[in-house]
Amino acid sequence: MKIALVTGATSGIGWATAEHLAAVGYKLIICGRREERLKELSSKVEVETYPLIFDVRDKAAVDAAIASLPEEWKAIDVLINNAGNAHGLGKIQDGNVDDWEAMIDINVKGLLYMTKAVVPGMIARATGHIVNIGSVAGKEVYPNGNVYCASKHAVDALNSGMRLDLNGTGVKVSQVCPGLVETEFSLVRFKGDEDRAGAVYQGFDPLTANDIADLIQFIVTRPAHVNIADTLIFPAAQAGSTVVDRKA
Ligand code: NDP
Ligand code: 8X3
Repeated sequence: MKIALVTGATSGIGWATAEHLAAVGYKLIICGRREERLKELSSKVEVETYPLIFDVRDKAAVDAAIASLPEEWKAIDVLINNAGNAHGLGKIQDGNVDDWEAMIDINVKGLLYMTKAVVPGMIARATGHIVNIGSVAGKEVYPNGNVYCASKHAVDALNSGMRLDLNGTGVKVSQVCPGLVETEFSLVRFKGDEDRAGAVYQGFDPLTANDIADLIQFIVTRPAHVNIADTLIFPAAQAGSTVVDRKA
């Protein structure tokens, strides 16, 4: 049975991806900081799971978590680099440095730490697949998105860089760049303000976490000779970061 490791499995896209990969027979290493959520997810899927509770910002914790895997869980076939969030939405001159650091530390450095910990095993086994969750924010910059967009542009560059460097090793690298997906994303961005978060998804049908998980499942189940390098996925009502056909 193949093994998939999903970061950010406690919520949204990561949770849905874990469920989708379980449905096609992957054993799951599920990661996040909220242990109760990981227990709940474990109870809902019909495959073996191995929870790892750590903060992706903490390199020592990332390394210790991966090193702690029992022998039968070490051969990770698929790494879903999904953990990430936006923190705040405002002009650069009004920016909160703690928010900037959180986005760079989680979305960029966390993704690198995970990759650094997992990829040597994939290279040694000459097989593996890394799926990086980018964003439309990694393809275009929108007003007030500054540092979040920069962090996702970094993911976009790293996705290309990883694929170039890993060429010939047997490790595939793919990116999924969603537009507006209704998850806890905006609740985190707006620091728990439910009205502001809810307004982001009003007046149109946003993507769901399951829509993204469907795409991830498709990408990782292609034949060995096929690599879907990059994808951009929008709700039908969205044509760009700031172009959304909202009905009143
Ligand atoms: P959620 O807020 O629902 O989920 C975010 C996940 O990331 C949670 O499981 C959370 O787990 C985990 N996470 C956050 N910070 C850390 C950390 N420091 N250490 C470990 N895990 C962490 O958002 P989404 O599901 O929407 O987001 C998933 C990915 O999709 C992100 O990379 C996001 O940027 C990207 N994305 C989202 C879009 C959207 O519109 N929703 C659009 C484009 C991209 P926990 O809190 O338990 O640690
Ligand atoms: C999440 C989508 O448009 O809020 O990456 O940046 S957006």
